[in-house]
Formats: sequence, structure tokens, C-alpha cells
Amino acid sequence: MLRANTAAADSGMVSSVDPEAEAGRQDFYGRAGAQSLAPLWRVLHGLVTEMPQPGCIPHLWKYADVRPYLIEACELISTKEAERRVLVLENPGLRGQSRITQSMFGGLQIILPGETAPPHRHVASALRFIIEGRDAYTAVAGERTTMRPGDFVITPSWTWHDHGNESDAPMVWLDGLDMHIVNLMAASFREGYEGDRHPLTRPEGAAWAEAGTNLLPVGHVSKSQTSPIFNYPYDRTREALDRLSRFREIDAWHGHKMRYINPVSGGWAIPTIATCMQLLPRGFKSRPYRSTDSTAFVVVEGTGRSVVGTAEFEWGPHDIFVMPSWTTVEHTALTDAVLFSYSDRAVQEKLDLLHEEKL
Ligand code: 1HN
Repeated sequence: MLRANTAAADSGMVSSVDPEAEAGRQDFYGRAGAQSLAPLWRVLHGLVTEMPQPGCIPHLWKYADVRPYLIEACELISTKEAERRVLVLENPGLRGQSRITQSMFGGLQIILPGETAPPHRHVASALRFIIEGRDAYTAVAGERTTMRPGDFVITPSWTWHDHGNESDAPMVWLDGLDMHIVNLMAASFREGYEGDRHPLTRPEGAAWAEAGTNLLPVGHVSKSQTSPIFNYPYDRTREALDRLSRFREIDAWHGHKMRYINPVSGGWAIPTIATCMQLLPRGFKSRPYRSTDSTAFVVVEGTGRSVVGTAEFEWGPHDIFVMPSWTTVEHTALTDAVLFSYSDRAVQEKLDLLHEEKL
């Protein structure tokens, strides 16, 4: 007979396992297994955990340590052969899985002067956050945008995209993708384009003219839940943060933090990936905060320190660090500092999963 404490005992919670009774069950487990049946009571507490078990751990990538590997990769493989020359930011708690957090992909892509990355499309949505170099382009659905450091660029789900660097310096950006969420639901498709470039069908700046100034063309119909703006330029973001900081009371947990929105709906710019930019004024020390959306941060400007759980990170421009789910974070800004961040918050909010705690 099933005792009330059996589930706890079998999951290691209580040490009152009766070895005789357990031995007697083995035969049952074997026969049930042959029928593709398994006892829930042996796994229940691992399935429904008392608290988030993020798997990913706090981690800091210093850009100065990473950059030489990006340069070396350029000598070893072309964009043509690699398709995308990306070094994956592998969370040390999730090695071999191409995850920066348990739900998000993060990688650094480098493209050299004169190189192009061929067109393709996929169901996974992507963000690019520009780290180094200027004036390379990405083309999305037939429209080019020129990218500069600090720009936040979107590749919406299932849109053709290719990249090219017509500048005279290497260009590096962070790629953030949601394919682990897509793959959880076995909803992934990918397609390569015949030819080196997808045709340009719209002039550069078209998307911004249509949706970038709190105006929309009369009769505009949204094709998707993703923002029609696909480049949020840093100079605009930085100016907004600066002006904001002059008249708004600072948030004790987040500093001056703005979310990137789809201006049509007011929702997140990408339906699956929450993206934010925050200004931490010099000397600001945030109060402890935790939330269930494991988050990757990219330092845009300034220097500071973050305590993430038991880890302590000293960061400067271009460094990248991870705050796992339900792990307390405290930021200290040594100079005025600007942090970009992305997470699965957009999904958790829609599904009523998000929990947060402001201490
Ligand atoms: C991808 O398509 C790009 O288009 C970058 O630049 C990184 C990582 C995994 C899967 C697809 C790109 C990617 C990616």
C-alpha cells in the first residue's frame, strides 16, 4: 500500500525508506517500465521543486579575455564556412547546451571588413546587441539597418536576415536567441536562402519612418507581435535615460531602468525575450533584488560591482554577466554605468509564472 510519506522517502527527503518494501517494488517498477509506465512518487519532488532550480550559475565573461578568441576564430574559419562566426557564451552550470541561462542562447559574433553572412530565416527570434565596431549592417525582411555600439537590433521570428561589414574594422555583437523555448515546444523551422544576399525591397530607415516616432501610417496592420522597429539606436536610448535621471526619482532596486517596447502594443519588443536598458548613476547601490527570470547583462558604459548570490563581479565596458533565477543581485556603480539586459521575462509574464522579491 502507498504510504503517505512514500514520495518524500523515494525522493530522498525523508530517510525512512524501508529496504524490504523497496526491494519488493523493484519487480513492479521493472514490469511497469516495460509498459511505458513509471511511478510518479519516485520523481515528484524533482518535477515540482520547492524553489526554482535554475541550473545556470552566476558567471562573468570579461571582454578582454574573450576578445582574443574572437580574433583567433577569424583566422580559423570564414563567415562563409561557419555561416555565423559565433562563440557561444556557455553558462558553466550548463556546459555543452549552448545556453547562457537555462532558457536563453547568448553568443558573440564577429564579422570582418568585407565579409558577409548569408541569408537565412528561422522561427527562433534573435536580438543583436552591438558591442564593438560601427557601420556594419544587418538586413531584415528586405531592409538594411546600420549598426553602432549600444544599438539593440531585432530579427523577428521567420524573417530573412543577412549581415555584412562594409566598414574598415571588425564588428562584434551579442546574439541573444530564444531557440531553447522554441525547441521546448518542438516548433523550430529553419531555411537557407538561395543566393548570397536577400533582395532589398525597402529603403534604410523605412521601419523607423513608419513606427519610430509615436506615429503609425493610417491603416497599418501588424504582421506579428514583434516590434515593427528593428533598430533601437543607442543615442536615443542614452538620451532618454539621461533626461529621465534628471527629473524622476530613482528606483531603489533597478536605478533608472527602461524596457524596450513594441510601440504598437506596449508589450515587449520581442514577444519571447524581455530587453531592458538601465542607468546606474555613480555611487548608486541597488537594494537586493531577485526574480525568476534568469538574466544576462551586458555592460555598455561605466564600471561597477555586482554581487550575484555568493559571486562578486567587477565589471567594465563590454563585460557580460549572468544573474540566475531566484538569486539575489546587488549592483554598485563606481561611475555612471549603463547595463543592457535580456531574459525570458516576456514569456513568464504572459504565462503568469513571474515571481520577484524586492528586499
Ligand atoms: C543566427 O541565425 C545568428 O543570424 C546568430 O546572425 C547566432 C545562434 C544560433 C542559431 C542561429 C545570425 C545564432 C543564429
